[in-house]
Amino acid sequence: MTNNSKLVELYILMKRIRTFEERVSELFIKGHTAGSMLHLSIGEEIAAACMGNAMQKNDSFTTHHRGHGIFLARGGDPKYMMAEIAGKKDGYCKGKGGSMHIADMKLGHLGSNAIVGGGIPTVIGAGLSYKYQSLPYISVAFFGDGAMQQGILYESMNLSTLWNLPVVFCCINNQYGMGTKIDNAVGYKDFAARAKSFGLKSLYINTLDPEIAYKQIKELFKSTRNNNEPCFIEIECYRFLGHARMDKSPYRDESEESEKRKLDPISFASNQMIKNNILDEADIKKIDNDIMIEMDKAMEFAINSPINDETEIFKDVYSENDPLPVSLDEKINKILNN
Ligand SMILES: Cc1ncc(C[n+]2csc(CCOP(=O)(O)OP(=O)(O)O)c2C)c(N)n1
Repeated sequence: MTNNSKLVELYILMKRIRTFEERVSELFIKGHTAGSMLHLSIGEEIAAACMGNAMQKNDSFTTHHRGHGIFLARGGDPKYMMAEIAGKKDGYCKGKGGSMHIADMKLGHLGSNAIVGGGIPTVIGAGLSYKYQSLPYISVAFFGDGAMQQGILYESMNLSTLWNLPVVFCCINNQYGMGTKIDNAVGYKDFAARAKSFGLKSLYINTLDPEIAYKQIKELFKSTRNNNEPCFIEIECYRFLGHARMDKSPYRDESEESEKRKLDPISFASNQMIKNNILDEADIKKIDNDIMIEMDKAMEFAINSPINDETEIFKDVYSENDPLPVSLDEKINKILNN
């Protein structure tokens, strides 16, 4: 066995992301998730794993609605993440954010955002603060190809080069915006060229090999971190499942899905490890099994975590001086009884 720890590290990260999301899916089926909207990144793990692994301690980031994998790659604890998705008290935001609004300042997670492009300008503020304080950190905005059509992205790109900020714009291009294929939504698909026209260094990644992707990203980060040169990275991949948990993808052919699912970064990495004598099948099975145990425990933790009592539910949501909201039933009864 040769020692190629980076490939192994990235494999483990991708596998943890996938297994976590498979358990999230199970949590949904068992009726334990808060709300019905769950956006899984199965098939796209190479993006979160390589970007997250190339970032450093104290770097910050924002994510779009499909952000579980990114947070895991930045050190998110699956137990507290799963509890958040279940709307429970032990969640990162005490269950008040759910799948699409997780944040954790300690790990640099400045917030997931359900508005397409909504999290992008936040990194401009973070980058500005790092520059002012001469801190060696970068701030990364993660978003989908749908956000490439949002004006806020270009306002943010403009400010990033105007003020020379240590920020990264990362587009995870999974080919679809809900049920619309990119070909039906985008006139000019050379996103890197768009970013270059704003003065950003740009990188287009289209590979199943996580080591290649990681090295390219790490290299580009150097000038962002050391010289305040903002950059743009597009990572091409494919969303294996529907847009959200309820979506069975009626807008695309099964043959397209089955062909594209063959392009699986996790299978690629596992084959690569075997081919290059880095790990054998038994080693990989052991890794997979340990991950399964970790994620099973996280799911159990979320299911057993308590729910908030009534006084906690509205805390941090409304100002303390505001009256607490009343249910529609209570409102109607009050009107009827008057
Ligand atoms: C400003 C805005 N417009 C529309 C929506 C509805 N919407 C939610 S997700 C989504 C598709 C986003 O696609 P993309 O940015 O490519 O991310 P992906 O879901 O593919 O990861 C849309 C249109 C929204 N949330 N915000």
